[in-house]
Amino acid sequence: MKLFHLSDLHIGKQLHGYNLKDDQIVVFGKIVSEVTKQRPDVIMIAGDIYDKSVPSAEAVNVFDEFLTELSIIEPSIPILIIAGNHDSPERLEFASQILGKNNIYIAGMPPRNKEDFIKKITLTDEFGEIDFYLLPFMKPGYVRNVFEEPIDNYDEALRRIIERENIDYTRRNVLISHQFYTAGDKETVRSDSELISVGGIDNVDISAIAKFDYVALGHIHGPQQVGHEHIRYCGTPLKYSVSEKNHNKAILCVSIGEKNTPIALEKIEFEPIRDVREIKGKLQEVIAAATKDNKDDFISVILIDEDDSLYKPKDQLMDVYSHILEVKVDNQRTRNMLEDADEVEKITDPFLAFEKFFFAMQSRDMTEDEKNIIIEIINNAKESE
Ligand SMILES: [Mn+2]
Repeated sequence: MKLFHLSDLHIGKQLHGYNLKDDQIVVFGKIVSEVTKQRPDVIMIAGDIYDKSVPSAEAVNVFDEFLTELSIIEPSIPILIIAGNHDSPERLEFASQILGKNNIYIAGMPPRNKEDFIKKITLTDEFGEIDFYLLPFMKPGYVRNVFEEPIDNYDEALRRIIERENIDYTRRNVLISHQFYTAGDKETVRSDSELISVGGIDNVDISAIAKFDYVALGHIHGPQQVGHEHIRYCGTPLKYSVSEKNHNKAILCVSIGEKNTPIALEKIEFEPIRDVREIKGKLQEVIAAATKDNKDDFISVILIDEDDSLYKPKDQLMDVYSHILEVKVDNQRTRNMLEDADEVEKITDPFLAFEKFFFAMQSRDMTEDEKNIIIEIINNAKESE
């Protein structure tokens, strides 16, 4: 059986203020062409369909168009979709019963009550049946009512949600999931465009899901396997932050044969309208590096000129590059500033940290009245913790 694995579309995403609609429409068009050509048996979209839980009408239209183009391909290809942490579970599930009749299966919510189970779709090939489990992004709180006692960590919540399915692992099983998976102490490589949860440990160890024959993951934006060949993040279809400048974005084509035979993987890469690139050098060098082919890329510029009296560097760069994301300066002065900032971070007392910040912003010390206001705010915050 041939599976297409996509994730983290983030429709409606802006990159440093640039609307990525056209870039997304083009890449979706290329995916539709590839589907038409390769005829996979199933298409899986592993969460973060939209960039925001309340997507704009424009974003909804873009997804509608993409789904429609995929669904009119004959003979019909099942499309399996789960919600990611950026999606609203309820909104994504809208009309899911009707869509199910049209071979589009959407799971917005994980099991919420004792009688609920993970949405399962069974497909058949020449070797028999394959069960696809559609497990949307979940927090321990989402599954609170499924268990007798409260569970407060992601790893245990996910492990137990899967255990209670009593999956028959002599059959072929595929999981579609959207969480932060890790393999022991091996690092899962993160990017700046992912939403990192503050505090709390949100990782789930892959031992919870290792027995599936393939795990189609979403959430992490850089394509990578986690611990095993068959547990994979396919990554975003486009670069969604400068930190992803060196990623090779792709969707995955996974071939599953008989039980206990190795899976085959193929990466399908798409050329974006505009690449995301970083250029480092002196202003005049960066300007001279512009060519017909790269001047419309999304460019992050790092200027290394020691002379800080450059005349309107951003304006000069905008004369040659059409999509500048940011202009940063890396010279002795900015490095000194960073060293100062490091010192501030070492201060753990919130009042002292603010005092230093205030001085940096206002070039004067706080008055007694101002100090009292800050002390009160800090005390209130401590009480409400
Ligand atoms: Mn994402």
